[in-house]
Amino acid sequence: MTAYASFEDFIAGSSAPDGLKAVLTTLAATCADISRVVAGGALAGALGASGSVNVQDEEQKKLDVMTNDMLTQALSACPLVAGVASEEMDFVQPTTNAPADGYVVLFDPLDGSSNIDINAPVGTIFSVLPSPASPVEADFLQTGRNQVAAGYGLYGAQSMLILTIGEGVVGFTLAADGRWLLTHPEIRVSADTKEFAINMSNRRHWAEPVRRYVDACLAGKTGARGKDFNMRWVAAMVADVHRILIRGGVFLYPWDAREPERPGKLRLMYEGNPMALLIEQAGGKATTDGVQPILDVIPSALHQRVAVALGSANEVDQIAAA
Ligand code: AFP
Repeated sequence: MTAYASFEDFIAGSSAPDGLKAVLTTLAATCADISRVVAGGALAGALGASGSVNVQDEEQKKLDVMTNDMLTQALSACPLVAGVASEEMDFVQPTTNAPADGYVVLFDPLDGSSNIDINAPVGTIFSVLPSPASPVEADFLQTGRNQVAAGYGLYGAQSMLILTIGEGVVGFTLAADGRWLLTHPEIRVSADTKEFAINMSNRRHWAEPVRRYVDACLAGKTGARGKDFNMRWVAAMVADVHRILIRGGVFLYPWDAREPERPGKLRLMYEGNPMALLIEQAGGKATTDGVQPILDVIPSALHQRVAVALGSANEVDQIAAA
């Protein structure tokens, strides 16, 4: 039987500073805990709505609230974490007593939470940035390029933890004994693909270039692209990005005319930036429009939205050219 390295061994042998190692160990342990709660479903009292809405006026599921509390508590107890921010919380939450060379952690505690009740994949997305000792909101508003680590826990057919510390992308699978084992030591996104992911029901709201790009894919072999495409949409970015990391593809959540003042639906700090770092570190491209790197977007608000077009590099170039 193959002997896989554990998360602890991987982290111990990595170039991450000791403080970051402690933060990542806390995140890994909490994702394993969340995986158990998600797997418990109705038995863990985890299904259904919580009866509250978040800062974005979205209905919160019970699990959104439970997982947000789990991450906030675990990270606040980690001495190197100077503060946390979450898609589910109105404001940043500084912790006490962190050193000057600590970190802030931003997270979407349960991405794709509309999938919970139908037993489809959901995940936890996280982004780690350097921080001064007593951070205020402005200290969280750093570009994605400043991230020292990013990743996600994916709770699907298997539970996986995908991580970058800026030296490529690795993947761990949760073993029956509760340990994360390094099953995917070098994840690379293929440069080409025949698969795209977008919510087609919004087609009538898209801008013309996005419509042209998707229409060219749909035209298949006899169209300008000269090949047939397949479409997938899990409605959980974490699962759609995971598919792209494993077998290539592109994922789009573009600007659309339903809320013209917003650049897109997804959140820059909790979804766009961490996924963009993973995709770039795996050799793909992560942009707002096929051209502008998400990691270069200068944030101006904690819950700001961003348009997303990411995945296989040559296919992202096709989006830019449409
Ligand atoms: P929820 O966490 O509210 O389910 O939203 C998930 C998400 O932000 C992202 O993970 C999906 O890619 C996207 O929304 C799905 O959006 P649609 O509702 O348009 O399918």
